[in-house]
Amino acid sequence: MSRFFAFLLTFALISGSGLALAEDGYRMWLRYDPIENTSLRNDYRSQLRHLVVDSQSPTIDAAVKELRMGLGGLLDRELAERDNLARRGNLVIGTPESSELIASLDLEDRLAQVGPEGFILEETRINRRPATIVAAQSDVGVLYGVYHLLRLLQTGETIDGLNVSSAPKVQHRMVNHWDNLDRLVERGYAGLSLWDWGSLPNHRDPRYTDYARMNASLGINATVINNVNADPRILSDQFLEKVAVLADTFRPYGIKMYLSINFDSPRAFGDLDTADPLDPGVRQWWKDRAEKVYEYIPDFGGFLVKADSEGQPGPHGYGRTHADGANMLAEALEPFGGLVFWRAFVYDPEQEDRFREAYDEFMPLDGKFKDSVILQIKNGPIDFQPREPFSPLFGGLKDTNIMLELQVTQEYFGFSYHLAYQGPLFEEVLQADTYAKGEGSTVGRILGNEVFEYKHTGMAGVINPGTDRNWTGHPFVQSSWYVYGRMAWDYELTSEQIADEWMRMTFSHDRRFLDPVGEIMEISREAGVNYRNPLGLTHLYAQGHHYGPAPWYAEADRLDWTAAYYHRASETGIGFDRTETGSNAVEQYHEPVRELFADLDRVPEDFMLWFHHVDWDHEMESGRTLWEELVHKYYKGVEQVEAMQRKWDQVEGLIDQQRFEHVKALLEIQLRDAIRWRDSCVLYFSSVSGRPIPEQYPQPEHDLEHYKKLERTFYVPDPWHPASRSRALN
Ligand code: BDP
Repeated sequence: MSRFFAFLLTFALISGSGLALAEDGYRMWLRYDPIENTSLRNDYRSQLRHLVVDSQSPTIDAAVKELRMGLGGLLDRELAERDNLARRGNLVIGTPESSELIASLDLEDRLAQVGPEGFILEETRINRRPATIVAAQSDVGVLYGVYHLLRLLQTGETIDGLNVSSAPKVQHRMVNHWDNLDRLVERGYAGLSLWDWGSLPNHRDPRYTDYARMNASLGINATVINNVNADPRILSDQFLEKVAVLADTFRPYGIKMYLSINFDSPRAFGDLDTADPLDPGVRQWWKDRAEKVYEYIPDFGGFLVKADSEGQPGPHGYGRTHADGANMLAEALEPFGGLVFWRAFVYDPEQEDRFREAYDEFMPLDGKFKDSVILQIKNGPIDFQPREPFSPLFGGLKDTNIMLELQVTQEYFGFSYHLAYQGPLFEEVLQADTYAKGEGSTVGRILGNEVFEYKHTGMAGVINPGTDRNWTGHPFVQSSWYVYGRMAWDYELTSEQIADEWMRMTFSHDRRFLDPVGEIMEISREAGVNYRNPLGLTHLYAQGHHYGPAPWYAEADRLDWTAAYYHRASETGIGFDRTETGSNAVEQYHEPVRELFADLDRVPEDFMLWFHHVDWDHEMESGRTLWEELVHKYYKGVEQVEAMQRKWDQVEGLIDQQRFEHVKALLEIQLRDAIRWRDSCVLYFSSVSGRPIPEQYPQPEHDLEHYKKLERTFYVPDPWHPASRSRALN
């Protein structure tokens, strides 16, 4: 090939892909396109003229790289870098320990207040020269400060007179991946696993670094890269060598590596014929393996464990308790400072009410876990449903470290096909008041360690990005990743405020975009509740894929995986009685929450059918009967999706066509599915209650039999889609 031709080809490829990639969503919220408002841009330019860095470390280098990219892009000019002060326009970053310039400011007391990961951003003077500083006790604090500064620019805030102190309210801010070693992602809807085991450890895909950047920009400081349904091979030397390369890549970004382990590993490795946690051989096995892990990854974070849950092995198999199992692992990790995250997601078909189980199993063990064990608890008592009351373990466990687990990947929210910003859900959980120590004992404050005195607390978000160019499948799933990270840093931020930030960083500052799309985001979660399971109904999904409806689903080996188990609909009424006349799960809450949930006249209607079996003719707040209200909500859910579509249509031309059209098409799918959900549910409940769908509503297009047939055939038609191949349990 002639050199000229090669040049042409390369040029065509670069410019071609540049165009194609321009707005494919890869850059997520770190886009750094030039700021359009020129007067604002000029202000920023004069304040941030020179980047002054007089220290060096892998993390400081990462911060510098980000500033080069971020300021270079946003201010549309190359950043001037130097190691001493200029007369004007200095941006100085560093810690007192390593930077003489920062040390000269005597910030120690103030930095002590924001702690090891916090930071201070300030407009000040150093040696009488004007400077904007990003200062912290640690390099990673500096990095977080740099991302904060960039965010201010990205969201169009003034930095004149800048004066910000920020510290994370929660200690372990973790993301969890449910990635299998064959690269299929359990409940992941955005392609294959990011971790390319075949080319690791040799090839460091640049995506690994971009992944770390995204997380670090939110303050995420921990990742668990493999599925909780763990393949024991993750602890083999072969995999550890690969994992070590990922850990090396994430380290400068302050992200610690953790792994999900399989409790039966000593057996699976063929070394022992038991995994009994009290067996000395087993204990030694774990100590040896832990030592090995630390040889590969000296700052390894620890293990995440799903044990005695959904068929996973655990201590119960050997007649031992969760505490025996967790403490044994903690002992193995202790010499290296590692932690054990032990999941509280347990339930058993023999029990009367799945709601009760985690609490009943773990409360008697409160105080029996070692200090380096943390119980990881899903937000609700069942399983990431569109709406759940908070798990009573929050506020229940006083002497056991705890962690909140939230789900970003939309397992129960329409996968990567539906728009369902999770901010309102996360906010609802974090602001729920447990009354554990009187009013104000919110889940957020408990996690912030303001209520009890835990040794560790944290939050985990199940994120599941994959090889899709835009990481998350639906462009708006990015917003849920974003809001998770921001709330893990500060649970007091509101969902609305964070949505606004995200939209500005990801799409546009134009009010004509922000207003309608902000409304779409705020409404989207409630719409999803309304067209699936309003008024406290739950888990009406078809078995296996958790996508489409099957409220009629009643026969199965495990009744606790059927819809009928949850809704208990009959001719006379609907809902699960969890008061004294039923399973009495309400007793797990503190007063006055218990009384509120137990009282049919006072229970918030959003939670009504979670706690009560209610007559179809029960009068609701609106004056409608329960049956009418239920139908009303289902129809409302569909109307809300239609409103979302209309609002989205308004923003055409205000953003790139590529993402506009992607979202538009997905909203069409969402509307189709919302109608199917509504019609399946109203027809089914009508058949059970013997009540007709009131005439004012358009009647479903088909009969119930039609919708029943769709159950297994329609929803995940692509057999190669990871969702349809993932381990489908319940
Ligand atoms: C459920 C999922 C299942 C997970 C399980 C878990 O359906 O795939 O393995 O949770 O969290 O939501 O362990």
